[in-house]
Amino acid sequence: MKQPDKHPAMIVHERQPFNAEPPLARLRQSFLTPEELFFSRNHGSIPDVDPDGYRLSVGGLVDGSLELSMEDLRERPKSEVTAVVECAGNRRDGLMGVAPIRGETPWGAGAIGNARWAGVPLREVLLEAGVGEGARHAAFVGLDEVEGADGSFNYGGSLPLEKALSPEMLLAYEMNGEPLPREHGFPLRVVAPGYIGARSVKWLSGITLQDAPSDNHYQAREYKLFSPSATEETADLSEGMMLGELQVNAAICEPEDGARLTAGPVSVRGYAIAGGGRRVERVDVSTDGGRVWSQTDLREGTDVPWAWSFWEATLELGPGEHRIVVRALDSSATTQPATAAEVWNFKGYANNSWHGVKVTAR
Ligand SMILES: Nc1nc2c(c(=O)[nH]1)N[C@H]1C(S)=C(S)[C@@H](COP(=O)(O)O)O[C@H]1N2
Ligand SMILES: [Mo]
Repeated sequence: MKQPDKHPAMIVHERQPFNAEPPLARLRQSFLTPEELFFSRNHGSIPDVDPDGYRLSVGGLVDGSLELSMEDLRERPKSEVTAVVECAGNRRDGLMGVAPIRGETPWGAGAIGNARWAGVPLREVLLEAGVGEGARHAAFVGLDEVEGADGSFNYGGSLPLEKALSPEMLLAYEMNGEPLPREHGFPLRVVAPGYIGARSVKWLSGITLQDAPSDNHYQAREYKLFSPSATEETADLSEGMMLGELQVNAAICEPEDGARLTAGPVSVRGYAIAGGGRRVERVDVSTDGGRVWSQTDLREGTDVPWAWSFWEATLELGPGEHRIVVRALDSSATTQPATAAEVWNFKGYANNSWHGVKVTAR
């Protein structure tokens, strides 16, 4: 099997399916994450799709179904969005530090990337097919094969119709000005800015308008949030909240956890995202467990609607051990919970508690 074209520094959690994230200091180096450092999250095989034979089908509750080739799609209006893709499992390692989570990838804070996506607005294609009576959700299915308990199936997920018709939604065939790379969904993927990465279906083969969310395993039984008291043994996977919009979140990318530094001024840098299409308004850091906070300087991104924001601060660190923590605040004045314990859930999703690193200065 051909392995994806990734940077040798990538932290590979799994080779088959391929799951990898970049070291945080490298992630913080560029506002647009280069392909080789962009995390890769796969539930099954990475298919090799022949772009000439490729067809996208659009059907379900539409006035007329469509079969579109890549050529057909390229003839339609092209639009761009700079947007974060973040896995709902980003920062799961922090939850695993509270209590064990079985059978899930132990993502650090690198299951996120920010790219300039280009393609056809999903809205154009849906309006062309004609949204039919009773349509409430847009369901997507990919060409990759996932091994399930009862044989293999294709990965899928859905979005509420209102989101699917929003202007930022793309059927993307380019990433950072290049054709979409194979492991990121060549020749076509959904890009759902502001939603959990799971809805940005790669190797897209079909869109179905329907009255209910997708019944695909990854919509109906995974990517659901359960209360901290639910367990793997007791939870009914058909219950639980279907995750959708991303939450306000932030991470420290430099210095790295466990770093040994020279006492004195230390530069601290990271990323932050806002929830629900809002803006990052402020990012604070603390070295005393969150009693006293200092405000960081916001850098690139605060004026780019669906992108992350980069932030930076210089902290004066005396000799000794320090734990530096970060929290962001978005334009609804919503900020992050202090501890991973209060957001722990047995699937390990949606950890947006304060992110921290321990460093030693001497
Ligand atoms: N077809 C397909 N689409 C998929 C997935 C997948 O396994 N198969 N993984 C999803 C998940 S969970 C995430 S977080 C993002 C990751 O996108 P990336 O691999 O381009 O970073 O793709 C989503 N789209
Ligand atoms: Mo994900």
